[in-house]
Amino acid sequence: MTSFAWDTLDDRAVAMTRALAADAVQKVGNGHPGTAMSLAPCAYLIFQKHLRHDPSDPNWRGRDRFVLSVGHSSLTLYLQLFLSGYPLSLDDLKSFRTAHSQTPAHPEFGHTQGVETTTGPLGQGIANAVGFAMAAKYQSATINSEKFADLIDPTIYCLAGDGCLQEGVSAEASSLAGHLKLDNLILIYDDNKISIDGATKLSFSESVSDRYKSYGWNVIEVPKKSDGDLDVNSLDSAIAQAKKRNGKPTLIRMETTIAWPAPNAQNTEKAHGSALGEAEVAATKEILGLNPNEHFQIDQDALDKARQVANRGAEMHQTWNQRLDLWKSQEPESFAMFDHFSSSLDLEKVLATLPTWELGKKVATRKASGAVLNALVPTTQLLLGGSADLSESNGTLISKAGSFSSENYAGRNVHFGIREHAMGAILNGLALFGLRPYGGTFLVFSDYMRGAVRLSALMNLPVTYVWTHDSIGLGEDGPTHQPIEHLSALRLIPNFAIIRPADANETVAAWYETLRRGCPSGLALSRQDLPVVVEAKTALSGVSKGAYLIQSVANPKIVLLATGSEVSMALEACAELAKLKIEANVVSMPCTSWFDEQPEQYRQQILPFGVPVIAIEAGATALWYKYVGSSGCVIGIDQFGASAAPDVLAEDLGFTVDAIIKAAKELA
Ligand SMILES: Cc1ncc(C[n+]2csc(CCOP(=O)(O)OP(=O)(O)O)c2C)c(N)n1
Ligand SMILES: [Mg+2]
Repeated sequence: MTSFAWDTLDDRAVAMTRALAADAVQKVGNGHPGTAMSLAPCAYLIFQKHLRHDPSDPNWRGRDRFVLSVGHSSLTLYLQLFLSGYPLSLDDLKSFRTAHSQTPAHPEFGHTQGVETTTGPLGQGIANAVGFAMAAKYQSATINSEKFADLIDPTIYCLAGDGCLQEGVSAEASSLAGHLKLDNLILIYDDNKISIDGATKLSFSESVSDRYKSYGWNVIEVPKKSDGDLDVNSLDSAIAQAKKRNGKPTLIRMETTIAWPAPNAQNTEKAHGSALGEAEVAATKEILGLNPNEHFQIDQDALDKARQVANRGAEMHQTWNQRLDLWKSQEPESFAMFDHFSSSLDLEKVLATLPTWELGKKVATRKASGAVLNALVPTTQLLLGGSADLSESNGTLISKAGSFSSENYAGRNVHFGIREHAMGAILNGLALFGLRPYGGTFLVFSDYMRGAVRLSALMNLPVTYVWTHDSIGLGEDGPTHQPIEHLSALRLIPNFAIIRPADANETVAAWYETLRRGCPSGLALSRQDLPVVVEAKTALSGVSKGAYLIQSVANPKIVLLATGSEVSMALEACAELAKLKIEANVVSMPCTSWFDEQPEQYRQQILPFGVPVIAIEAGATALWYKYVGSSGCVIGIDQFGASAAPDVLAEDLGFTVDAIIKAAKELA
């Protein structure tokens, strides 16, 4: 046995925790008691004995990370935060799952202190944890200090259940983690063999251990004890072994019994998501040696002992601070890099680094985006990203920057492999760790990663998705690769900016604006060359407002409102219409949500009341009726494309300059 010290006060703290979990769910009448009860000793062991954390400073940079991937068991985390002395009170536990409480059903990042990431959609937390582990490896390798890099080299703990392990996103992420030899990652799998429908054997029979071994992980098994409870001693040894970092991530497959020791509810699926009932809660308390009639009982001695973890945290933090000072004086160069990682992006430097293009040049916006990244990435270590096996196509390859790999964690090109969903969730992890990550794939495959994109938005993370091949304009690859509904569907995600630049200069502006705002965003970029139609400076101010006049007359008869590749089409149509004495304004609207937030007066200036609007976008039409109203029309595509040359396809789908002219003639 290692330095394991566990006494009766620890037993009492765990017993109290199990009862509090049962009480919290019983009080509100809904929630997930069973897993919080059976995981109580595991979480207690981690928070009390292993995790480097300082409850008085939940954001301490030297802390380890704890990710509760099994998000429905939020009480597992809330109870440890309470026991450790984070700013979470017994009253907070009593208001579990109620409006405006500090204890929402699933842990929410930015809402409750000590919660490192929002979880609930199963499997995401595992991929977030892989992102944390990658970020930690990247930062410590980049800082490159043999003596001090350990100060920002945390261990990442992730607690996951059957559901997390069944989800594909965890398989994608774990496969990558094994390949990358992320030995700072410890995944504890709560193998309780129960999910909502019943025993997991209904649908799950592989050996998870063998699967992880083949991913390149260390696997340690922790069978449960004969009484059904988890074996804390063995778990402690397993964690101690995993912390030694032998070049591989570690999976600890830990057996538990859901709702242990409830006499009737244990090992049943009912205990997953229903209150146990007063009688069962009382009977459980009796088994735990607690007063069956008392709710939210506090064993003061046990709580006092648990709270001492704050002293351990404060000591570690103090030592860390001292070594930080030493670092500053002994190695100012590597310390400056440490500083860089805690600072925000230098926007003036970004602005000064951005490339520009001359009017009339023809450039695919994906290429322009690649040029932006190649200019910016070498100037700041905060930017890190890559692609799901399409780095050339997506323009995410940074030349001469090396690949992020187990041989070179300071490499700047992350090869996510063909794992879009994990890439999204890993980007979230990288962002939560303080980086400004980006990841590329074809726009059509945003579908494969949508679960993660939604969480970027929900957590308000500075993640940029680089989605190229953004329309039928990609041509011959056909309908499987041609996005139709994607732009609109992504625009419907709250707090998520989709930016579809018209040309190279708007692409530069899109990057600048998304970095300036530090907002969750997706760039929709063309495969095909597009003429440069706007000056760099105009693009910069125009894109920041979401939409702007790219061509205007004093008294327009009509407004042509377009995005991305369709802006140059609109300009062509506008020139033709002028010959017919139909004077038009052309509006480029790279980002609808940024336009929506502009003052009324500005919006009126762009889309003046009473002037009919024709919206033009090579995608689903429905959303555009918001801007054209009943007097305008939308030229879009509401059917799947086909495998054909882009111009042939556009003609077939009636998506042409002629179609715009015809519509304008009818409306003006
Ligand atoms: C992606 C996703 N799908 C479905 C759900 C709904 N859901 C919540 S918990 C759960 C079962 C999870 O089983 P397990 O991980 O074994 O948790 P346990 O019952 O052991 O607590 C399901 C299907 C979800 N939260 N996320
Ligand atoms: Mg389970």
